[in-house]
Amino acid sequence: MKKKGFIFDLDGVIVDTAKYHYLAWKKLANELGFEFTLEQNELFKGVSRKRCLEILLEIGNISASQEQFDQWMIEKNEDYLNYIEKMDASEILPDVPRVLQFLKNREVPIALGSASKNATPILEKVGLLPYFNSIVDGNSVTKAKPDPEVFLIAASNLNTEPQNCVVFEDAVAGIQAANIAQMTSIGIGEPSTLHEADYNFKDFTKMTDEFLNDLLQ
Ligand code: B16
Ligand code: MG
Repeated sequence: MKKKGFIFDLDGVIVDTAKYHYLAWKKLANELGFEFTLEQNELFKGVSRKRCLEILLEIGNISASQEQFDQWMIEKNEDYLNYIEKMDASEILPDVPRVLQFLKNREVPIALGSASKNATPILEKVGLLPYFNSIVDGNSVTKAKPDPEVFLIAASNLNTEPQNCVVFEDAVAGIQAANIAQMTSIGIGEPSTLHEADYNFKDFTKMTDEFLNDLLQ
């Protein structure tokens, strides 16, 4: 059997932090005098904080000096950190611990591959940090998804080849990154949105042990 590696995205796959990102971005948009809708928030999934602010300012038709831009990035993150402060295990998405435990029982190495710079404290808060052999997040990458950098670093950290890695992702850019890296891509969410994935699941509850076993072959 080839040495496998399993890579999980964070936001939208392990926990639903998109709602907290949304509240923090909406607060900033409102302060700047415009609305930010849940629909527009979809564009932010899997996208770096910097790129999110660029898009937000495009939506509001606002230009900013570098200094102002950096200040708004800090403000948004402080608000976001306030929202996630109280997160606990109840915010883990359904059946994520079952899948992690299944892999752990079979000694399959597991990595996180996320755009978030807040990944480690979130995993700590919800109690899942011990499952991960490697954390690759927004602090470790220079290029955002769909660039495959985040997943390639994860494969290397797990000491396995990209072709032997499986990626769970909720963002189109993340599925594209996994495909470019020649990994098996599994979309978690709307199949119509994530149709570029090799496999699609609404969430982990429909992912059987048989399916996971097949991925291990
Ligand atoms: P932060 P993922 C991404 O996480 C989110 O989907 C995206 O909305 C967010 O802007 C990005 O992390 C950066 O997060 O501000 O915490 O560094 O889906 O790649 O786990
Ligand atoms: Mg995500």
